[in-house]
Amino acid sequence: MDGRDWGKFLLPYEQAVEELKVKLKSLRSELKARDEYAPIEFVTGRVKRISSILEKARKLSVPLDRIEMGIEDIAGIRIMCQFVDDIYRVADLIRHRKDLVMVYEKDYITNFKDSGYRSYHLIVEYPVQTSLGSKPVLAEIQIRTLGMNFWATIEHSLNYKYRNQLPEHVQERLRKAAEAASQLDIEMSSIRQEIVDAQQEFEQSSVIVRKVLNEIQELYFFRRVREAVQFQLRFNELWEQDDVWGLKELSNEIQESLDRAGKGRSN
Ligand code: 0O2
Ligand code: 0O2
Repeated sequence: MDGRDWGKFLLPYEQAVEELKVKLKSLRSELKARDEYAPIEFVTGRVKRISSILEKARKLSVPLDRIEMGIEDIAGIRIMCQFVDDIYRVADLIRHRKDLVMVYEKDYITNFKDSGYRSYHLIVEYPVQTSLGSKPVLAEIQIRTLGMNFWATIEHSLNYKYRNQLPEHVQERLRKAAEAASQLDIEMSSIRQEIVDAQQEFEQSSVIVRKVLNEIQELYFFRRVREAVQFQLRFNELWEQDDVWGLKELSNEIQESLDRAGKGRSN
């Protein structure tokens, strides 16, 4: 120990963690309140324990009077997301914030670690407002999916138990488990995409159904009864078959018919 007052030293870090947690949680509730999709599932944070700070300083050969700059994760924030795409969206939202400065970023998703570890890290400088004025502190924001978090939490606790001396065959199994977690993330994203596509198709279909029915109404209005009946029968058939493409073609035909009748109106 270097005789410093650790309680006082850690105060701005504690404040930074508390404030960043509140702000990032508000970002989630704000998006939800505006009925927008919130890419954040939940947020946690912690100040590194003194024993871990000292251990890391020794490992990285950081002199104790330089730990403020040498150890970037004394203040740590973790953001959990449902999908991998959400991670990049959250990173972008943080990048554009005016209350912190981005120092650098580490993409351990594209370049995952040998251990199998995956997450997106942002190292930021956050100015804490203290009674003595503004004090900038470094903080590490880790952004990951629930699957990445599941893996990292268990791997971290196993490594902690075995003091970073996991046998090679266990490390290999952990690497394989990380790969499986990543496959699960890919599969969940693909299921989501399928749901989004189906939703879009459904919306498209309800728009075209309304359009065709309005056009048929218009034909009746101009006393083109025989044509209207024929179009109605074709509509019934296409609607039964859920044929959105056929409905679009039918709409074009009715439009031409309306134009030919010299009415030239759309809808
Ligand atoms: P625990 O302590 O059993 O509840 P260590 O490295 O484990 O000796 P350190 O670095 O002081 O100790 O704390 P650690 O383990 O990084 O964090 C303590 C707990 O907070 C951990 O739970 C983390 O999962 C959790 N945590 C929450 N947010 C963050 C974050 O942003 N960064 C980090 N690094 N941890 C966070 P445990 O594993 O159950 O430990
Ligand atoms: P803790 O206990 O979570 O605070 P280095 O530690 O030297 O490899 P560096 O420069 O500290 O690297 O930063 P790096 O590699 O970006 O990692 C910072 C943090 O990311 C770690 O903090 C972990 O929280 C997490 N992390 C990185 N690699 C792994 C991994 O293989 N498994 C798990 N579970 N987490 C990892 P700390 O201080 O190492 O640990």
